[in-house]
Amino acid sequence: MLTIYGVSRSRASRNFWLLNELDLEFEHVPVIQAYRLPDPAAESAPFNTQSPGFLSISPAGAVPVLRDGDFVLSESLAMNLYIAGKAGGPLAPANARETALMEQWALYGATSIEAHALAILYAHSEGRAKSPEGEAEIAAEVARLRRPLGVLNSHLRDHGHVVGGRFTVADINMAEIVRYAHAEPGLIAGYPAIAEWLAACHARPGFKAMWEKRLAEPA
Ligand SMILES: N[C@@H](CCC(=O)N[C@@H](CS)C(=O)NCC(=O)O)C(=O)O
Repeated sequence: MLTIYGVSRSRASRNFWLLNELDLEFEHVPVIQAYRLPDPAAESAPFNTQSPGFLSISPAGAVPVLRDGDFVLSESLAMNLYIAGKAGGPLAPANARETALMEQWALYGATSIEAHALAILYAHSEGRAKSPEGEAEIAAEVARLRRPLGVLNSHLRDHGHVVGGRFTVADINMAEIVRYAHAEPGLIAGYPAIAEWLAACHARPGFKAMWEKRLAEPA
């Protein structure tokens, strides 16, 4: 059975969503981010990304991590591609070209979108969004997102989904990256094909079940 290390309030959300879609049983080992704890080294601290027991599994000290027997894998997007590929079915790539396209879009999301979308999210969640500095920071990140979100918007307008004209793991990976940009009011609405696709992704029971658990976790 697969084991997932992480919490719902982390990029493990991507893996939990996919596992819900696949209706796959898995073991969940909660590992909280060390930076969310006042003293991650304290004896009373919960199992966290700096716990020696976790660092021995994942020297990078980050969640999520997957274990499948003696196989250990980190990087949430790679984990999802592995889980889907192993499970097969409509969410998985149907051939080598789809595999390559799913990798292409995961890398595009991770390298061209994620950092800017996350910076926007943090500016909001850390209370800077209404300050002049925060507004300038957000405006710069919104400008940096213009090209990649434009590329994604045109692709979704023409194809409906990220790969293969159907809902796949590639949609989950991209939707979870784009979700961070939602923090900026009106931003996603400016990309109508993304807005429509993201709303459909978020209407899926697999996403909703993940989101409910995430909201139930202490912030
Ligand atoms: N690119 C990695 C990023 C992993 C990452 O940064 N995880 C964060 C939580 S979402 C983390 O564990 N941070 C721990 C820490 O910095 O202490 C992935 O997608 O899995």
